[in-house]
Amino acid sequence: MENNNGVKRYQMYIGGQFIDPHDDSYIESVNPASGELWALIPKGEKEDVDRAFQAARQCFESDEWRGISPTQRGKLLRKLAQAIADQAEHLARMETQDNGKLYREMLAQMKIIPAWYEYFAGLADKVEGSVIPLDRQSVFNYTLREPLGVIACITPWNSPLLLATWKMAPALAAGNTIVLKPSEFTSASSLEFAKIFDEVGFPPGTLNVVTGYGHTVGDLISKHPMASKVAFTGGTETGRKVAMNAASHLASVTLELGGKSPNIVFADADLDAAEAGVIAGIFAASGQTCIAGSRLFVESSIADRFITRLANRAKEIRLGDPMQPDTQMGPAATPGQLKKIEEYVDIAKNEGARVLVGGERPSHPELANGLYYYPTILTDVNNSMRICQEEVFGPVLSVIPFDSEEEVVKMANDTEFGLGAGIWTNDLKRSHRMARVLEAGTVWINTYRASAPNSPFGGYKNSGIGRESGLEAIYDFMQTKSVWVELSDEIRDPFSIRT
Ligand code: TXE
Repeated sequence: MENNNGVKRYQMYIGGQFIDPHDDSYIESVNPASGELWALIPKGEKEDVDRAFQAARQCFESDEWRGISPTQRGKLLRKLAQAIADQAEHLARMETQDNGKLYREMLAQMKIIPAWYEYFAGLADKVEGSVIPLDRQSVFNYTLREPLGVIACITPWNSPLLLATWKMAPALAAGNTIVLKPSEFTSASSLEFAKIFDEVGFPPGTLNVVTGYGHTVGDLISKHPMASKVAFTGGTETGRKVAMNAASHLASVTLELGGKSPNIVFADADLDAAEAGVIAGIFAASGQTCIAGSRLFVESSIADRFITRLANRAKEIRLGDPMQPDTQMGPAATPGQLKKIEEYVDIAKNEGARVLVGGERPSHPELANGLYYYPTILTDVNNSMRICQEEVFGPVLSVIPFDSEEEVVKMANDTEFGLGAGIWTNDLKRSHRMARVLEAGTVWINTYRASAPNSPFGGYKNSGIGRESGLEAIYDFMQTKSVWVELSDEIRDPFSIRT
């Protein structure tokens, strides 16, 4: 990597080597808080993708990787976890510089990433086959769990390394190799991660990082015949394309897609906790999270009071340089994302929504070069408006009052998405009743935005396919082989089915 006038020029990581892109062209990475160019990211092409898959497949078939025991794989993953922990500050700075999220948020992410590698390191040598109790005693039938092959991982810009980790940790623990393509907007951290990975002692080709645009490198990766599975996080439309590409060569997919998650506040809730949860749900990370609680349903009897509290709190949120410890909200990650936020607020206004707070970019000169947008609360909305049905991926909250449990469940579920849902109530029975009927892959009761390596995460409906994290995630990166062994000397009729 070269450093020219403060602009870093990165290389891709293929077959254990750091290499320049095939045709020597680069994508500019701009800091969304300052508008400054800070890194040049290799613009990969087909040749780079092919090289990466060849390296990954060769490694997958090699004794250096296939020949090592699951326990050894676990040890390597633990070593990787430690190496990441040692570099947490450095990696967090890269992430903040690239996507504008708060440094303290990214540092917290870097500090929990090792927990995923440790969890799956622990699972690596606990994957067992089984002995099948067939009717015919003379046959010994057992199963083996085997890795799939090369896993294509495609990640977005909002939490690049965390979301890559959710895929790579179980995939590596299961014995696969990887071709990773980070978002073109935020590739630096994945290439920095590659340097750390390179020193841990994995055989060359275990991880390959190819950078470039989604419509070229992403498209090629998801339809590459050597990809045994595609693990993707991103927008729903792109997810559909990726699934279709994977289907062309019958690769399986895990898709973690968009959301329009409801946060539901009942009158009996602890309103301090609910307020903090609602704010965390939509304004943390400037609303640029798949689990953003972008639809707030609040019980009518407390609606005015609660909305006033929220509005006051939202007005106090400190926008600014995401590297500063007292900043509470950073910029949007990309110009396209900022434009999308502005457009959706306009759409909402045209449909009759009222802007209670925010609804514009700050005019403060200090923020002029960054992609900032005020925390925004919209009232006078109904659940069928576009603002309540389509993902904005920004700090925009729509508020809808409700009168009954039945009514709010109906509205909460009335969306194509089903990623997360929050319930705020002190009524124990109601909270569990609600958890059962809400159509979402994760339901948080009196908390929001919590995740852990051992808890499954994923979406219902158009929010995705499959689950990341948790015990089952490792099996999603494996296939089952059934082995039949005849133990008797009996010669059987060749023309009738064998059991
Ligand atoms: O995402 P994309 P974008 C949502 C959010 C956001 C919208 C668009 O609503 O406003 O998506 O964001 C790669 N074949 N989420 O455009 O396109 C791309 O290079 C294969 C939700 O940034 O989904 C990147 O690496 N890959 C979300 C990755 O897909 C392709 C996080 C994600 O980009 C491709 C981000 C193609 N044809 C956005 N086109 C979440 N669920 O957290 C692009 N890519």
